[in-house]
Amino acid sequence: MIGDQKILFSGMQATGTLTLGNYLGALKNWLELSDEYECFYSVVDLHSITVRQDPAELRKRARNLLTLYIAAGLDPKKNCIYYQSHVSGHAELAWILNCFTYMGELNRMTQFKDKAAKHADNINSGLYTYPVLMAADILLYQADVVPVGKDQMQHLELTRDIAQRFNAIYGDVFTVPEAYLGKVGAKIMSLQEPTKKMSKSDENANASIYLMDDPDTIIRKFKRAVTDSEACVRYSENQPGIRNLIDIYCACTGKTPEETEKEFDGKGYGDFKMAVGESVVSVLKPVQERFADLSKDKAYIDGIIKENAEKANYYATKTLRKVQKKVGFPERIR
Ligand code: ATP
Ligand code: LTN
Repeated sequence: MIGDQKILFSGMQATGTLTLGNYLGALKNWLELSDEYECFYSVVDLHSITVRQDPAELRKRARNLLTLYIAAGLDPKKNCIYYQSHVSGHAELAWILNCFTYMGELNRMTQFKDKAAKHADNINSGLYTYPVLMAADILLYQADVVPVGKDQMQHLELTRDIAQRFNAIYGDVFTVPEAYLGKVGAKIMSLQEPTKKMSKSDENANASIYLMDDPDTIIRKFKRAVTDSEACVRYSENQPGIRNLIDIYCACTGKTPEETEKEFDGKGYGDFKMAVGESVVSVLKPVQERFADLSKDKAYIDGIIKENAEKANYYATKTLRKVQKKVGFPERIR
């Protein structure tokens, strides 16, 4: 707890350009939770280098991502928006937790298996211990709740196991976090292969809507979206393409699938695709405008980066010192 509020931690990697999936599935949830919790939203750049990165590109993407958190509506005065690499406690706690995590546990992580297969030329030990760093992120702030997508559930379970193991040896040191899975329908699928999730690392640019796509591009991508042959707007398992478009439309307009079916009863796919495209444009437009304005204000963003790194460091150090003492490191002489 900080004051009388529970603590929330989440983060995103600055790899690739964010998609509508990241926005509707993650960022938008973060906004809804930000009043209820004391929130830490990190740009997890330590995680990013588990895959080889171009340094200039990584720096630029990380700044864009941090700016985008704010452009999406997270208030940086209330939410601690910061770079993971600016708080050395993440790496320090990760080292300690590595000594409380079994190789058998890490061997079971499916994301490691997937990424190792994808980057066969660079299976480094950081990629292997990635989940321990993620556990350190969460436990460092004593987070009660962690909003994540389904793909990260295995890592969150591991975090809970590590916390419980540590607490069983040393007493109540860590809060054991709960996952917060967003609402159903928050999984946005590819526009080209609607049985696959929309992903920022998809090679086909038509499969994803990027947050910075201009209105014409957005409309064009929706016009080309793969649909089915039934030619009616119905929310059914048999029409994954249309179902995905309905999910997107509902997420952007607040309507329900039933209302959407009624609205487009008797109309063709062309009209519907156009409406979906327009609803997305109207959701993304203000975010894009705020992003453009914020990007121009270097001093403002720099101020946020500095202030929030200090705030994050304060809370991180509190936990870290406690943990260091518990495991038997000598006290610092002041
Ligand atoms: P990559 O393509 O590099 O695997 P990604 O687009 O899947 O990236 P992540 O960085 O793994 O995105 O995830 C950031 C957040 O966005 C996570 O909380 C994840 O659950 C969420 N997310 C990613 N893709 C989608 C999607 N298609 N629908 C809903 N949420 C998503
Ligand atoms: N592994 C996550 C990003 C991430 C994270 C975290 C999410 C790193 N540390 C802590 C929640 C809490 C991903 O790839 N989406």
